[in-house]
Amino acid sequence: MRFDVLTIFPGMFRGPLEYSILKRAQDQGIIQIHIHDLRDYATDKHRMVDDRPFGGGAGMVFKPEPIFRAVETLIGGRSVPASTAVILLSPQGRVFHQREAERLSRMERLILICGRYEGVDERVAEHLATDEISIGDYILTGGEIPAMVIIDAVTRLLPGALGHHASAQRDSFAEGILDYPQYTRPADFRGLKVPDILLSGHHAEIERWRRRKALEKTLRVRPDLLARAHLDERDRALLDEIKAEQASRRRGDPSTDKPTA
Ligand code: 9D3
Repeated sequence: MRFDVLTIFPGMFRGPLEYSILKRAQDQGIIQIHIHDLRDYATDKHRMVDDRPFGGGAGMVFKPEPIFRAVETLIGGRSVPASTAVILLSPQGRVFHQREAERLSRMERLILICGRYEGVDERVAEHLATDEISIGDYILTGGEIPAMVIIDAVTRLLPGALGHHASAQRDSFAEGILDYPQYTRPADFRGLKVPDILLSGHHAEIERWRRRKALEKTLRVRPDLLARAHLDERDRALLDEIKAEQASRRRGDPSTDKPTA
């Protein structure tokens, strides 16, 4: 897959893409990342990429010309191939999620347009971009970090980008709930003990404990995920158990308390 990024701050991309899985994916030729300075596509001698908003108001808006020129140069014409996504990163976009990452991972090329300031001339979203994406409901200073988020999320889905071990694990887990807690040595760190069950060697019981912990955590911090998760019969039984315990604890039944020391 090829990524092309259009930005007025190409320097922001130098460090983050040169580590770990992204570095290895580039070295192995699984991905290519090309960073383009939007100012190189400006048409005036001051290399202006923004201007004052029609209708008034604070701040500056990205002009359409440099962005259209850059994208049309990259795709070699005016029509965007079906295997290319032209993505405008903007707070007004659809919120990015894993399903979107999976869809994008099936493209051959992503062109990522990073906005800044008060926004980007709407004609880019309406007549050039194939997608307008936000990474969540918080205000950032620009689309650069969101572009890196998309590159990261998409790259790890590409064949060969993760080790065989990690990619196999992804599929073997029922989707849509949070991970179970992990522990490593020492078994006793400053008196903080690893749960006995994990040291017991009882694999079936360990599986059940992990599944239960994952469900507990998801119920506590992400009940929205649980509502949509694909749960099997055993998960539902575990969840009923958890909810029953919570209810009895609310009634003040000490038999369902955790040991304190
Ligand atoms: C919604 C705030 N806007 C009110 C006039 C101004 C504005 C603030 C910040 C316009 C653009 C930005 C820069 N942010 C992005 O370009 C951006 C973004 C984000 O802020 N949050 C989540 N996802 C994204 S993708 C691009």
